Amino acid sequence: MAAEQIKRLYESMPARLERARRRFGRALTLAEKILVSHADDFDKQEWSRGKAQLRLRVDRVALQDATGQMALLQFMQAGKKQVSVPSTVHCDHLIRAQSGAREDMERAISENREVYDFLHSASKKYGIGFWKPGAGIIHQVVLENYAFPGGLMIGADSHTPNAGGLGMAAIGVGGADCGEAMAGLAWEVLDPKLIGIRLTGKLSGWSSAKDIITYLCGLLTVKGGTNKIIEYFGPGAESISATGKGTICNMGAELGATTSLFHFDDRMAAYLRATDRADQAALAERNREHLVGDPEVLADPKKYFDEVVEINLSELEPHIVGPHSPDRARPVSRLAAEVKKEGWPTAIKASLIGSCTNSSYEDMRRAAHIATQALKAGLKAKTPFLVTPGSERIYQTIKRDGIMSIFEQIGGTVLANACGPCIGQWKRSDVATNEVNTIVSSFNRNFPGRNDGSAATMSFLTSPEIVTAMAFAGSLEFDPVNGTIPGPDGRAFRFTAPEGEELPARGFAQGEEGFEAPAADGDRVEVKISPHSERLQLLEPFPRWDGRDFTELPILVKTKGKTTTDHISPAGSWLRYRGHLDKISDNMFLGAVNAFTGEAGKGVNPITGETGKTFTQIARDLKARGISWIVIGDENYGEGSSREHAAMSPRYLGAKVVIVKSFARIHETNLKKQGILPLTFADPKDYDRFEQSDRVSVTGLALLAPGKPVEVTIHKADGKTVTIKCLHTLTEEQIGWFKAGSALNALK
Ligand code: MIC
Ligand code: SF4
Repeated sequence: MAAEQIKRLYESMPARLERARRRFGRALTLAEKILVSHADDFDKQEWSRGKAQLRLRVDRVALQDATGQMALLQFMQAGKKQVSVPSTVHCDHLIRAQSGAREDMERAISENREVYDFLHSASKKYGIGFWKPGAGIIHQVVLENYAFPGGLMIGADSHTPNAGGLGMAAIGVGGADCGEAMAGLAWEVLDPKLIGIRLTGKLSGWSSAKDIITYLCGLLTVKGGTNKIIEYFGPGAESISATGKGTICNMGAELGATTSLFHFDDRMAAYLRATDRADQAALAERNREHLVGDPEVLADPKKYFDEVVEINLSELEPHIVGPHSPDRARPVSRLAAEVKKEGWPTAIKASLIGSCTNSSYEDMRRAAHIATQALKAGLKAKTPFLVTPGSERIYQTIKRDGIMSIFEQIGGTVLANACGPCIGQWKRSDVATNEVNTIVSSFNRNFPGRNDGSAATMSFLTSPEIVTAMAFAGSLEFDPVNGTIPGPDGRAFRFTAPEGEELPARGFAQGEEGFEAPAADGDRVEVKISPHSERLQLLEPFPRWDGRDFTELPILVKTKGKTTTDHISPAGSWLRYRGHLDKISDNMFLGAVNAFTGEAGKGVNPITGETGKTFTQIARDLKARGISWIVIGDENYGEGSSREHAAMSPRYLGAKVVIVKSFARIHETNLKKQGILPLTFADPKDYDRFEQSDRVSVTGLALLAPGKPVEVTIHKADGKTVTIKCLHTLTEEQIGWFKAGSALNALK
């Protein structure tokens, strides 16, 4: 972002912050400073944490190639000539990891040509910066080029908060939100509650930034951050590099947090300078007081945050989380005992480092330091070792500085600068389909099916240095900090703690930039979509609500336990159809566990009684009969990704209502945007009342109003009925979306 724009923001801050202090009658946290200085209309805006709906003006929008297709298709429906805020598109998710960077890239470019052509031509036309395939993963490229202290951005990807490492409030949202912000509308979000994390002590030895967030995942759980901003501060924060801070904020998505961010400090300034933004570093230094919490807040955080957690970094042990959920946490030192108790396979089949979460220079250096110790001792990695650099800049720098050659010497493979094995785009040949096996990575998510598409793969997440050390033991029972492994001479070998500078002493190497600026005259550019495409399909508006209550709808699916967006709309090979609503809908609920049968992905046709069909097949049959349906779900429904396909496919195939115990933030908004009614049980135990053969009515819809409960009646097969109370969080405006059939319809 141009320093000019940042300068204008900083200049506007003092007056706005003063007004906010007067109005709130108190000092401000950093999160509040950013929110108030981006208010669309500060005076009209109501401020009430957990209650008010904020209307904000964002500084920037970022899209990636998997969710960005829908975002752009929706933006195009708004009929604007140009985007109204600086925006970029990043081609990273669609690259399959198979045989190493060069070949994988070539394959991706030919396989995805149509989609890349679409994204490229649309970017060119509408004034959007385009980052080509191979340039890097969205969050890493944003951190290197666009994130800045005190800014506000949204991105069509749940790990957008990565930019919090540079003190930016960066929030993951659905594509529709991005489309609207690009079209010039204010962006809306629930005024978040605030969690303050006060860091004392100092990171040292084996402990790294990753351990702060994996520890917090265990403490706060995957729903602990829902509708909350997590703000980090305190003397310990200075011991964490800017990229380490990025790792922590990135993985705050696993807590369901709206976003996470750190106060501006010298480590951020150093990173800005190292990434060619000395002007922005100087600007931030001059405005430091506005880019940190007020002194009163630092002195007495409990008064200003809804919740405060203290972590003494000097006492923090390395952590590891998994399998299957990022909040299944424990110190590495306690893993072996748990592995034995649970009977998990101890042999590690693959070790992976990098991804958008952990591919900084520092991460790579520390991992290489571990690898070098092993090489010197004559040890060989016992598992395949895959490295995913986050960007071309990192790739070129680790190549120049000999880090890559160390990874190659231990038998590692450097993959393309892309998501690859983090999003089910990893074509493995070393294990049979459905073979239970263990892998260890430095990524952020470990839901079933997440890496290689197989739900039988048990994925553990930890820091890159721990992953690297474990690769030499090949066993989950090895504790790199306290344990030893046999060296080639038979003597016990012990690693010493990793070391590595945070920034390259010689500066970052320049890669092939991979950036393309938009056309000066977008009018002359034509957006490329073939009418015969199986990858892209122009969107048809969803029908308006017909004004009638929903009566006696069958239940397509009642999900049991974790229902992430990876369960509702799996990625991996399905990424292929992210721009084609009809085709991608064939994946709907493939991972969802059917509460009536315990089986994943399949259910009973409520009309014909036929069994063994996928939920999509059943939904398509119902749709053909003109019958709509509902979904019943469990806790934290829609956790994980921002992909709005998890809302669009159900909408497209006939879902009217989703009733759950609780929602994850982005998914709840996505449902609202697409015109589905998201409800929660007033009494979570009501979840147990729903049986396969029930029919469900939702009534009083004409009187739907903010804060007013909705009546839901369950019709039992024997003719009995039960009426329960459900809640919703729709605002007046969002009720308008429901009535119009979607937010987009309401806009037009
Ligand atoms: C993810 O990490 O789950 C993804 C893939 O990056 C998603 C976006 C997507 O589904 O395309 C996310 O985090 O939002
Ligand atoms: Fe890509 Fe994985 Fe990061 Fe998502 S979490 S952006 S899939 S690297």
